[in-house]
Amino acid sequence: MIKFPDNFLWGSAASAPQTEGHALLNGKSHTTWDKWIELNPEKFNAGQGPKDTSNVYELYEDDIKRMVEIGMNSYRTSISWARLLPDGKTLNKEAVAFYRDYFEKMNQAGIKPIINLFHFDMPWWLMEKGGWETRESVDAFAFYAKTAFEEFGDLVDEWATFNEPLVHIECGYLYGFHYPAIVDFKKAIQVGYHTLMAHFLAVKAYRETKQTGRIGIILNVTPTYARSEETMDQKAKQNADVLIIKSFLDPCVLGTIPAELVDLVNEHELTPVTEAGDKEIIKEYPVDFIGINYYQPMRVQAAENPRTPAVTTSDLFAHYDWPEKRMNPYRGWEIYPEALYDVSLMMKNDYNNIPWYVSENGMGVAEEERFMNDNGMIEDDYRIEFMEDHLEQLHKGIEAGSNCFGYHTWTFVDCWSWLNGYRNRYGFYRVDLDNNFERSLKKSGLWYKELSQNNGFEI
Ligand code: BGP
Repeated sequence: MIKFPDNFLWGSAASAPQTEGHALLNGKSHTTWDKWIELNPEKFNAGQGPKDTSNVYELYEDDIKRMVEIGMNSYRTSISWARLLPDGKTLNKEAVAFYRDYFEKMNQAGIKPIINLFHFDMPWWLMEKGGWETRESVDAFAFYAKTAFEEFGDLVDEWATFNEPLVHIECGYLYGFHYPAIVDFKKAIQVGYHTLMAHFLAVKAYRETKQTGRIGIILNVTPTYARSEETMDQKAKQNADVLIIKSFLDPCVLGTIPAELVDLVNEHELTPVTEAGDKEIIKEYPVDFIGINYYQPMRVQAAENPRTPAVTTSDLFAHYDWPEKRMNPYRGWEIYPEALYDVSLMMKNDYNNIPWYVSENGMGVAEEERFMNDNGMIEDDYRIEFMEDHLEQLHKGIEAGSNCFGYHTWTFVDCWSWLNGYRNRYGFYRVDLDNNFERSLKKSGLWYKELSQNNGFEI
């Protein structure tokens, strides 16, 4: 039997735009996602957009009962900026009432709310002005953060500023996946810098409003693995580490932007515009904890025909297709639980052993109805195995002294996932899209209950 530390957090993560529904109702204004599906519905799997998400806006009370039913003691979701402050300034009273009741009911049920402020959902009014490309976005976000702390600080004592900030930077400005879907490395670095400063001003607002809880950031960092020990592959790994791991972890935890990152952006003529005083703010406001989302490792090799200055990240490192990799046969990502052990050691050795938790881990499965038994239950043994394998590695990391305080899965109820719509299912509960988003328990939900009740499992 492996046992986790006392008071370990067991739960799941999700986000406002992926679950609430009511995307254009109850005073909420458009986000980029609401607008994008109006402009380009063909980009979205099955034409499903943020309006089609699992209607948590109405169903949250029952969902909280479902959380309790499977032994969760914590849950992460986010606030929708465009719902709370539809024009960026005016408080939407209905949103306040909704979130207050939602968080209060979680507390009453013994579910600790971990509340995140930004999960890829830029308000449209701000995007029209340039979004994270503008310095204005930093102040707008700080105002939103302060408002959220003032309105909900008495109900929430674990906050996160951003979920996976790299995603809106890379997908929006480098890889063409998310709105505005442009490829411009210089803009991407500027967007990254403004995101970083927005994070810091939110932490500053948290300290200044004298909150009594903790604030952190959720990052999708994973140790990188180079194809070989050869200099060029190692250089590629170094570049990937700087951009993907250190770019946010170093400033958020250690209070400094890594010198290698500064050198890299200068060398490639990507230097962002900064303001006097930024450095001091970065130094003064470290986070209290880190959340790490982990799905699959990153394997790298030397870039092929790299250009200088770099036009995109593929000029700095290339993806390596490791021949020995084990794949998730139901959607196609690599499965490599060992990375969770490596992450544990990285947090311990390189980041002052700061408290951290696994804020997302899970297995997405396409066409999951094929695993439904005669009683209508999804028998997702593959998911149970996936999580046990990851938990075993995490446990090894904790035994080695890493300061990990929880394990959250992605996700609780199958949810809408951006352009992928409902293609990949991750939940402990299946959602029936043809039947008013009805939820039904999967086998993994029963397993999770036992896991959290025992605070561990038999191996
Ligand atoms: C994470 C995001 C989530 C979620 C998940 C699954 O990176 O934080 O928002 O969507 O990925 O992604 P996908 O549906 O592509 O499998």
